[in-house]
Amino acid sequence: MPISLSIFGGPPSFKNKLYVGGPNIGNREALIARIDDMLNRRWLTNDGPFVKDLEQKVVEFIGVRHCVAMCNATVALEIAIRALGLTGEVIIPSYTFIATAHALQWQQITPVFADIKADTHCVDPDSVVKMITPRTTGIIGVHLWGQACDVDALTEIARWRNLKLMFDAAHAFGSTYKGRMIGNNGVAEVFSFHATKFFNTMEGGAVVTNDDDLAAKMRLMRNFGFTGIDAVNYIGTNGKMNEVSAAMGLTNFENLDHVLRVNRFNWESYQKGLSGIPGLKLFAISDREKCNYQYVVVEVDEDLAGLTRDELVSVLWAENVIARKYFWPGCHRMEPYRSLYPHAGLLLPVTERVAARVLLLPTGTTIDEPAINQICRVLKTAVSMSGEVRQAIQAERPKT
Ligand code: T4K
Repeated sequence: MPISLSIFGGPPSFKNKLYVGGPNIGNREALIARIDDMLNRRWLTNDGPFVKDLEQKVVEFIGVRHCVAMCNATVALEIAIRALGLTGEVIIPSYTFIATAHALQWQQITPVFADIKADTHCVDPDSVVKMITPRTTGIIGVHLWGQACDVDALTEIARWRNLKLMFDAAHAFGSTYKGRMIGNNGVAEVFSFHATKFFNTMEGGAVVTNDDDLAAKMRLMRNFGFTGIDAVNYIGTNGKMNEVSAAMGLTNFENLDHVLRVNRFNWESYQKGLSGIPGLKLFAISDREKCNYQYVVVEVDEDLAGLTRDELVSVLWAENVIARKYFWPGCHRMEPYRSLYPHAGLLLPVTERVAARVLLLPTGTTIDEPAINQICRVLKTAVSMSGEVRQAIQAERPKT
């Protein structure tokens, strides 16, 4: 049954906006009780008891020696990069959130952009090898969409070329690589606990590592370099997680299995709803590993769908479904990198192609099955009426 699309002047499918990244929130009473404890204790930040408790929970959950909780993953990346002593050039995929690149550039280290693989959207080890120069000191692999990148291949390259290897695991809390929790690869892995993530502390992040010295160094670095009261031994910053964030984290830990079940159910609902729509391909998630199913990723083939990814995003936004185009247009096309390396795209053909085709749909506990079915019906109707939809979008566009 075709539905009325608001692109043709009908009412939007949803009264309230549905967001990619709508936060998962655990038991409110438990959270409020923890915040109450915190207020009674009058210990609000600076390595408080909730932060320590959360770090211990992460250590046990991941099966890693150390968790150093931080105020967000961007600062966690900066601190890990600095503590590892990376300098010169570091290879990363361009197809990632801009924070991965900025965490390097912020400290005068050049991010060198490698291409990705079309099937995994993760960094292509062959492209990494091509980007190595005498100035390269490290590689940062990024585990995208909750699934691991090719850790073994990157480990081999790093060993062979004597480079440091760490991972941006912002998307991968709770996922595995070869049956082992992500958090145990390379010298260190960085999680994001941002509000939009599978597991959140509102703002937050952590570096996990099995290296005792590195963990000790990062603990000092996140607290200005203080080694004791009035004693600072080297340069640090303020990367501390506060107690409200940690209280949210402890509460959300209790909700983790539920969110995982919901995410998986949502993904399967999208799989059913999108099947058979020409030109729309749901990004496949392998059953061989645990995945947090944090993102629902769809690739649009304009030739088959009759609409571009951007046109479908316009359709969805008109219906109050705030689909996203992560990570369009790729870091290499954002500043300052676009001006610094205007021709980088020539070496990143897969990144350019994938970034132009991907759209993300809402998932998590802020959406339910009927809403997912409605989103799929909107997409199906739009594709089946692609000619009219394209005309309607063009008529909407301001004339230049
Ligand atoms: N590495 C990778 C690979 C990453 O993806 C990220 C972050 C990082 C590193 C750095 O982690 P953090 O330093 O942030 O810990 C959002 C998130 O802010 C960002 O954490 C995330 N990746 C990125 C993929 O998504 P934006 O710029 O898209 O945020 P924004 O404000 O547009 O929000 C995203 C959507 O979430 C919106 O549609 C609205 C919804 N939302 C957001 C918030 C904060 C809500 O519904 N409720 C909320 O409270 O970056």
